Amino acid sequence: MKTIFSPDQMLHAPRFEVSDGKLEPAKEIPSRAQMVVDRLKAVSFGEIREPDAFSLDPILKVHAADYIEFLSDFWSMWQAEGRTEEEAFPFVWPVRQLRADIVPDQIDGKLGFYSFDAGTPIGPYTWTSVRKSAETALTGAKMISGGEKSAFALCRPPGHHAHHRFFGGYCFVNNAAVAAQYLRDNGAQKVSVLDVDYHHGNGTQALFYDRQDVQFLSIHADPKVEFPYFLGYADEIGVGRGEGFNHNYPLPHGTPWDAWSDALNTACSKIEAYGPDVLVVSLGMDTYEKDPISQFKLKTDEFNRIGERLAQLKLPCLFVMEGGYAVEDLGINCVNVLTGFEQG
Ligand code: Q9C
Ligand code: ZN
Repeated sequence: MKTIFSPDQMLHAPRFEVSDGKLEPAKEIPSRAQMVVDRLKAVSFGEIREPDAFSLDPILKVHAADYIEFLSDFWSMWQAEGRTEEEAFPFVWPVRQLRADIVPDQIDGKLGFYSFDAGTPIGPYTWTSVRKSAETALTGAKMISGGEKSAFALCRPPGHHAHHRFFGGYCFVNNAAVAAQYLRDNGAQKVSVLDVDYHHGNGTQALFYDRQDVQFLSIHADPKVEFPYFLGYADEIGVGRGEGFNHNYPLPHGTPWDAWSDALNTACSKIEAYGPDVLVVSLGMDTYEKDPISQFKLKTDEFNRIGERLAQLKLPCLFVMEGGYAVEDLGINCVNVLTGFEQG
Protein backbone atom coordinates (compact mmCIF):
# COMPACT_ATOMS: atom_id res chain seq x y z
CA MET A 1 0.00 0.00 0.00
CA LYS A 2 1.30 3.45 -0.90
CA THR A 3 1.19 6.43 1.48
CA ILE A 4 0.56 10.02 0.39
CA PHE A 5 2.05 12.86 2.45
CA SER A 6 3.57 16.32 2.06
CA PRO A 7 5.93 17.85 4.66
CA ASP A 8 3.96 21.10 4.15
CA GLN A 9 1.26 19.44 6.26
CA MET A 10 3.52 20.03 9.28
CA LEU A 11 3.61 23.84 8.87
CA HIS A 12 0.32 24.23 10.77
CA ALA A 13 1.65 24.19 14.33
CA PRO A 14 -0.83 25.38 16.95
CA ARG A 15 0.68 26.13 20.37
CA PHE A 16 -2.49 26.16 22.44
CA GLU A 17 -6.12 25.05 22.41
CA VAL A 18 -9.09 25.87 24.60
CA SER A 19 -10.49 22.63 26.01
CA ASP A 20 -12.06 21.47 29.26
CA GLY A 21 -12.63 25.11 30.25
CA LYS A 22 -9.02 26.25 30.00
CA LEU A 23 -6.08 27.07 27.77
CA GLU A 24 -3.96 23.95 27.29
CA PRO A 25 -1.00 22.89 25.16
CA ALA A 26 -2.19 21.95 21.66
CA LYS A 27 -2.69 18.22 21.06
CA GLU A 28 -2.96 18.23 17.26
CA ILE A 29 0.74 18.93 16.61
CA PRO A 30 3.14 18.34 13.66
CA SER A 31 5.05 15.52 15.38
CA ARG A 32 1.91 13.36 15.00
CA ALA A 33 2.56 13.15 11.28
CA GLN A 34 6.29 12.69 11.78
CA MET A 35 5.76 9.70 14.08
CA VAL A 36 3.63 7.97 11.43
CA VAL A 37 6.18 8.69 8.68
CA ASP A 38 8.98 7.38 10.93
CA ARG A 39 7.11 4.13 11.60
CA LEU A 40 6.22 3.61 7.93
CA LYS A 41 9.92 3.92 7.12
CA ALA A 42 11.08 1.79 10.07
CA VAL A 43 9.02 -1.19 8.89
CA SER A 44 9.55 -0.43 5.15
CA PHE A 45 5.77 -0.37 4.78
CA GLY A 46 5.80 0.94 1.22
CA GLU A 47 6.39 3.97 -0.96
CA ILE A 48 5.66 7.42 0.52
CA ARG A 49 4.81 9.89 -2.24
CA GLU A 50 3.86 13.58 -2.40
CA PRO A 51 0.29 14.56 -3.27
CA ASP A 52 -0.62 15.81 -6.76
CA ALA A 53 -1.75 19.42 -7.19
CA PHE A 54 -5.51 19.95 -7.59
CA SER A 55 -7.60 23.02 -8.34
CA LEU A 56 -9.98 24.05 -5.55
CA ASP A 57 -12.92 22.54 -7.47
CA PRO A 58 -13.06 19.17 -5.65
CA ILE A 59 -12.91 20.97 -2.27
CA LEU A 60 -15.68 23.35 -3.40
CA LYS A 61 -17.95 20.37 -4.13
CA VAL A 62 -18.04 19.79 -0.35
CA HIS A 63 -17.43 23.23 1.21
CA ALA A 64 -19.02 26.67 0.64
CA ALA A 65 -16.94 29.04 -1.52
CA ASP A 66 -17.11 31.88 1.04
CA TYR A 67 -15.84 29.51 3.76
CA ILE A 68 -12.85 28.37 1.69
CA GLU A 69 -12.11 32.00 0.82
CA PHE A 70 -12.25 32.83 4.54
CA LEU A 71 -9.73 30.06 5.33
CA SER A 72 -7.36 30.99 2.52
CA ASP A 73 -7.48 34.75 3.20
CA PHE A 74 -7.68 34.60 6.99
CA TRP A 75 -4.07 35.25 7.94
CA SER A 76 -3.69 38.31 5.72
CA MET A 77 -7.00 39.70 7.09
CA TRP A 78 -5.77 39.06 10.63
CA GLN A 79 -2.55 40.96 9.95
CA ALA A 80 -4.39 43.75 8.11
CA GLU A 81 -6.46 44.26 11.28
CA GLY A 82 -3.17 44.83 13.12
CA ARG A 83 -3.29 41.59 15.12
CA THR A 84 0.08 40.35 16.32
CA GLU A 85 -0.97 37.14 18.13
CA GLU A 86 0.60 34.07 16.54
CA GLU A 87 -2.69 32.18 16.44
CA ALA A 88 -6.33 33.22 16.31
CA PHE A 89 -9.10 31.75 18.49
CA PRO A 90 -12.84 31.99 17.85
CA PHE A 91 -14.81 32.94 20.96
CA VAL A 92 -18.36 33.99 20.00
CA TRP A 93 -20.88 31.93 17.99
CA PRO A 94 -24.31 32.41 16.36
CA VAL A 95 -26.09 29.80 18.53
CA ARG A 96 -29.87 29.24 18.63
CA GLN A 97 -31.78 32.58 18.56
CA LEU A 98 -28.80 34.60 17.26
CA ARG A 99 -28.49 35.59 13.58
CA ALA A 100 -26.71 32.85 11.63
CA ASP A 101 -27.69 34.37 8.26
CA ILE A 102 -25.28 37.32 8.38
CA VAL A 103 -21.51 37.06 7.97
CA PRO A 104 -20.00 39.86 10.10
CA ASP A 105 -17.38 42.16 8.56
CA GLN A 106 -15.13 42.19 11.62
CA ILE A 107 -12.54 39.43 11.96
CA ASP A 108 -13.66 38.03 15.34
CA GLY A 109 -17.24 37.89 14.09
CA LYS A 110 -16.10 36.01 11.00
CA LEU A 111 -14.03 33.58 13.11
CA GLY A 112 -17.11 32.73 15.19
CA PHE A 113 -19.39 32.52 12.15
CA TYR A 114 -17.13 29.97 10.44
CA SER A 115 -16.41 27.73 13.49
CA PHE A 116 -18.07 25.72 16.26
CA ASP A 117 -15.42 25.54 19.00
CA ALA A 118 -12.46 27.36 20.58
CA GLY A 119 -10.17 24.35 20.35
CA THR A 120 -9.09 25.01 16.78
CA PRO A 121 -6.84 28.07 16.37
CA ILE A 122 -5.75 29.35 12.96
CA GLY A 123 -2.11 30.31 12.41
CA PRO A 124 -0.04 31.76 9.56
CA TYR A 125 0.44 28.41 7.78
CA THR A 126 -2.85 26.74 8.58
CA TRP A 127 -4.31 27.13 5.10
CA THR A 128 -1.11 25.84 3.43
CA SER A 129 -1.28 22.65 5.51
CA VAL A 130 -5.05 22.30 5.20
CA ARG A 131 -4.93 22.50 1.41
CA LYS A 132 -2.08 19.97 1.20
CA SER A 133 -3.94 17.66 3.58
CA ALA A 134 -6.99 17.76 1.29
CA GLU A 135 -4.77 17.15 -1.75
CA THR A 136 -3.27 14.17 0.06
CA ALA A 137 -6.77 12.70 0.42
CA LEU A 138 -7.62 13.59 -3.19
CA THR A 139 -4.46 11.91 -4.47
CA GLY A 140 -5.40 8.77 -2.56
CA ALA A 141 -8.89 8.89 -4.07
CA LYS A 142 -7.39 9.38 -7.54
CA MET A 143 -5.14 6.34 -7.02
CA ILE A 144 -8.14 4.20 -5.99
CA SER A 145 -10.13 5.48 -8.98
CA GLY A 146 -7.16 4.48 -11.12
CA GLY A 147 -7.33 0.89 -9.90
CA GLU A 148 -5.18 0.73 -6.76
CA LYS A 149 -6.75 -1.64 -4.23
CA SER A 150 -5.78 0.49 -1.23
CA ALA A 151 -3.99 3.71 -0.29
CA PHE A 152 -3.12 5.60 2.90
CA ALA A 153 -3.70 9.36 2.88
CA LEU A 154 -1.60 10.59 5.81
CA CYS A 155 -3.81 13.63 6.35
CA ARG A 156 -2.88 16.32 8.85
CA PRO A 157 -4.67 18.47 9.88
CA PRO A 158 -7.53 15.97 10.24
CA GLY A 159 -10.94 16.59 8.68
CA HIS A 160 -13.96 14.69 10.02
CA HIS A 161 -15.30 17.44 12.32
CA ALA A 162 -15.36 20.06 9.50
CA HIS A 163 -18.79 20.92 8.06
CA HIS A 164 -19.85 22.56 4.79
CA ARG A 165 -19.28 26.05 6.17
CA PHE A 166 -17.49 25.80 9.52
CA PHE A 167 -14.40 24.36 11.20
CA GLY A 168 -13.74 22.84 14.63
CA GLY A 169 -12.28 19.85 16.47
CA TYR A 170 -8.84 20.49 14.89
CA CYS A 171 -10.45 20.13 11.42
CA PHE A 172 -10.84 22.69 8.61
CA VAL A 173 -11.47 20.83 5.33
CA ASN A 174 -13.20 17.45 5.54
CA ASN A 175 -10.57 15.32 3.81
CA ALA A 176 -12.58 12.07 3.91
CA ALA A 177 -15.68 13.78 2.51
CA VAL A 178 -13.69 15.48 -0.24
CA ALA A 179 -12.21 12.08 -1.14
CA ALA A 180 -15.62 10.34 -1.06
CA GLN A 181 -17.11 13.00 -3.33
CA TYR A 182 -14.14 12.70 -5.71
CA LEU A 183 -14.67 8.93 -5.86
CA ARG A 184 -18.38 9.48 -6.67
CA ASP A 185 -17.43 11.91 -9.43
CA ASN A 186 -14.90 9.48 -10.89
CA GLY A 187 -16.72 6.20 -11.38
CA ALA A 188 -17.97 4.95 -8.01
CA GLN A 189 -21.77 4.69 -7.83
CA LYS A 190 -21.86 4.07 -4.08
CA VAL A 191 -19.28 4.97 -1.42
CA SER A 192 -19.23 3.96 2.25
CA VAL A 193 -17.40 6.14 4.77
CA LEU A 194 -16.58 4.27 7.99
CA ASP A 195 -15.33 6.53 10.79
CA VAL A 196 -13.41 4.69 13.55
CA ASP A 197 -12.00 7.81 15.25
CA TYR A 198 -12.84 8.06 18.98
CA HIS A 199 -14.94 11.17 18.27
CA HIS A 200 -18.10 11.27 16.18
CA GLY A 201 -17.51 12.37 12.58
CA ASN A 202 -20.09 15.14 12.79
CA GLY A 203 -18.87 16.97 9.70
CA THR A 204 -18.89 13.92 7.45
CA GLN A 205 -22.32 12.87 8.73
CA ALA A 206 -23.79 16.33 8.08
CA LEU A 207 -22.28 16.56 4.59
CA PHE A 208 -23.93 13.32 3.41
CA TYR A 209 -26.99 13.25 5.70
CA ASP A 210 -29.58 13.62 2.91
CA ARG A 211 -27.79 11.37 0.41
CA GLN A 212 -28.17 7.70 -0.44
CA ASP A 213 -25.08 7.53 -2.68
CA VAL A 214 -22.74 7.89 0.32
CA GLN A 215 -23.34 5.69 3.36
CA PHE A 216 -21.88 7.02 6.63
CA LEU A 217 -21.09 4.89 9.68
CA SER A 218 -19.35 6.08 12.87
CA ILE A 219 -18.16 4.21 15.99
CA HIS A 220 -17.39 6.74 18.72
CA ALA A 221 -17.68 7.87 22.33
CA ASP A 222 -21.25 8.72 23.37
CA PRO A 223 -21.76 12.44 22.62
CA LYS A 224 -23.74 12.72 25.87
CA VAL A 225 -20.34 12.63 27.60
CA GLU A 226 -17.82 13.45 24.88
CA PHE A 227 -16.89 15.96 22.20
CA PRO A 228 -18.51 16.99 19.84
CA TYR A 229 -21.52 16.67 22.23
CA PHE A 230 -24.12 18.00 19.78
CA LEU A 231 -24.19 15.26 17.11
CA GLY A 232 -23.55 11.52 16.89
CA TYR A 233 -26.58 9.98 18.64
CA ALA A 234 -27.98 6.60 17.60
CA ASP A 235 -31.29 8.09 16.42
CA GLU A 236 -29.57 10.05 13.64
CA ILE A 237 -30.38 7.80 10.66
CA GLY A 238 -30.35 10.26 7.74
CA VAL A 239 -33.08 12.40 6.21
CA GLY A 240 -35.12 12.36 2.98
CA ARG A 241 -33.47 10.17 0.37
CA GLY A 242 -30.63 9.70 2.87
CA GLU A 243 -32.87 8.06 5.48
CA GLY A 244 -31.40 4.70 6.47
CA PHE A 245 -27.93 5.52 5.15
CA ASN A 246 -26.47 7.00 8.35
CA HIS A 247 -25.44 4.73 11.22
CA ASN A 248 -24.07 5.86 14.59
CA TYR A 249 -22.61 3.51 17.20
CA PRO A 250 -22.08 5.58 20.38
CA LEU A 251 -20.21 3.66 23.11
CA PRO A 252 -19.52 4.49 26.78
CA HIS A 253 -16.27 5.75 28.26
CA GLY A 254 -14.03 2.81 29.12
CA THR A 255 -15.08 0.69 26.12
CA PRO A 256 -12.52 -2.14 25.53
CA TRP A 257 -11.84 -4.12 22.35
CA ASP A 258 -14.63 -6.72 22.78
CA ALA A 259 -17.47 -4.18 22.82
CA TRP A 260 -15.74 -1.94 20.27
CA SER A 261 -15.25 -4.85 17.85
CA ASP A 262 -18.91 -5.85 18.23
CA ALA A 263 -19.80 -2.38 16.90
CA LEU A 264 -17.23 -2.80 14.12
CA ASN A 265 -18.82 -6.11 13.11
CA THR A 266 -22.29 -4.54 13.10
CA ALA A 267 -21.02 -1.63 10.97
CA CYS A 268 -19.28 -4.04 8.57
CA SER A 269 -22.51 -6.01 8.05
CA LYS A 270 -24.30 -2.72 7.21
CA ILE A 271 -21.56 -1.96 4.68
CA GLU A 272 -21.96 -5.43 3.14
CA ALA A 273 -25.73 -4.94 2.90
CA TYR A 274 -25.22 -1.55 1.20
CA GLY A 275 -22.73 -2.98 -1.32
CA PRO A 276 -20.51 0.03 -2.04
CA ASP A 277 -17.94 0.20 -4.85
CA VAL A 278 -15.34 1.62 -2.49
CA LEU A 279 -14.70 2.18 1.21
CA VAL A 280 -13.22 5.32 2.79
CA VAL A 281 -12.00 4.80 6.36
CA SER A 282 -11.71 7.85 8.62
CA LEU A 283 -8.84 6.40 10.63
CA GLY A 284 -8.42 7.80 14.13
CA MET A 285 -6.08 6.11 16.60
CA ASP A 286 -7.51 8.01 19.60
CA THR A 287 -9.41 4.86 20.68
CA TYR A 288 -6.04 3.78 22.16
CA GLU A 289 -5.91 3.05 25.91
CA LYS A 290 -3.12 5.60 26.44
CA ASP A 291 -4.66 8.44 24.41
CA PRO A 292 -4.38 11.62 26.53
CA ILE A 293 -7.79 13.09 25.58
CA SER A 294 -9.86 9.92 25.09
CA GLN A 295 -11.38 7.14 27.19
CA PHE A 296 -11.59 3.92 25.18
CA LYS A 297 -9.28 1.01 25.98
CA LEU A 298 -7.93 -0.39 22.69
CA LYS A 299 -4.47 -1.97 22.87
CA THR A 300 -1.68 -1.75 20.33
CA ASP A 301 -2.13 -5.25 18.86
CA GLU A 302 -5.88 -4.70 18.57
CA PHE A 303 -5.26 -2.09 15.87
CA ASN A 304 -4.04 -4.96 13.66
CA ARG A 305 -7.42 -6.66 14.22
CA ILE A 306 -9.21 -3.53 12.88
CA GLY A 307 -7.25 -3.77 9.64
CA GLU A 308 -7.87 -7.51 9.35
CA ARG A 309 -11.64 -7.06 9.78
CA LEU A 310 -11.75 -4.31 7.15
CA ALA A 311 -9.82 -6.52 4.71
CA GLN A 312 -12.63 -9.11 4.95
CA LEU A 313 -14.93 -6.61 3.20
CA LYS A 314 -12.86 -7.17 0.03
CA LEU A 315 -13.39 -3.59 -1.13
CA PRO A 316 -10.99 -1.00 -2.58
CA CYS A 317 -10.09 0.99 0.51
CA LEU A 318 -8.80 4.51 1.09
CA PHE A 319 -7.52 5.15 4.61
CA VAL A 320 -7.68 8.82 5.61
CA MET A 321 -5.93 9.74 8.85
CA GLU A 322 -7.96 11.61 11.48
CA GLY A 323 -7.12 11.81 15.23
CA GLY A 324 -4.81 10.05 17.70
CA TYR A 325 -2.84 12.01 20.32
CA ALA A 326 -0.68 9.44 22.12
CA VAL A 327 2.16 10.67 19.94
CA GLU A 328 4.78 8.14 21.12
CA ASP A 329 2.70 5.16 19.98
CA LEU A 330 0.73 6.80 17.16
CA GLY A 331 2.97 5.52 14.38
CA ILE A 332 2.90 1.95 15.70
CA ASN A 333 -0.89 1.92 16.13
CA CYS A 334 -1.54 3.49 12.75
CA VAL A 335 0.80 1.19 10.82
CA ASN A 336 -0.67 -1.78 12.74
CA VAL A 337 -4.08 -1.06 11.14
CA LEU A 338 -2.54 -0.84 7.68
CA THR A 339 -0.44 -3.98 8.24
CA GLY A 340 -3.49 -5.89 9.49
CA PHE A 341 -5.36 -4.86 6.35
CA GLU A 342 -2.56 -6.04 4.05
CA GLN A 343 -2.13 -9.35 5.87
CA GLY A 344 -5.88 -9.92 6.32
N1 Q9C B 1 -12.07 16.66 26.88
C1 Q9C B 1 -10.09 14.75 16.31
O1 Q9C B 1 -9.82 13.70 16.90
N2 Q9C B 1 -11.24 18.49 22.47
N3 Q9C B 1 -10.52 15.84 16.95
C2 Q9C B 1 -12.11 17.74 23.31
C3 Q9C B 1 -12.53 16.83 25.54
C4 Q9C B 1 -11.49 18.43 21.06
C5 Q9C B 1 -10.70 15.82 18.39
C6 Q9C B 1 -11.73 17.83 24.76
C7 Q9C B 1 -11.19 17.08 20.46
C8 Q9C B 1 -11.17 17.12 18.94
C9 Q9C B 1 -9.89 14.85 14.84
ZN1 ZN C 1 -10.82 12.04 17.40
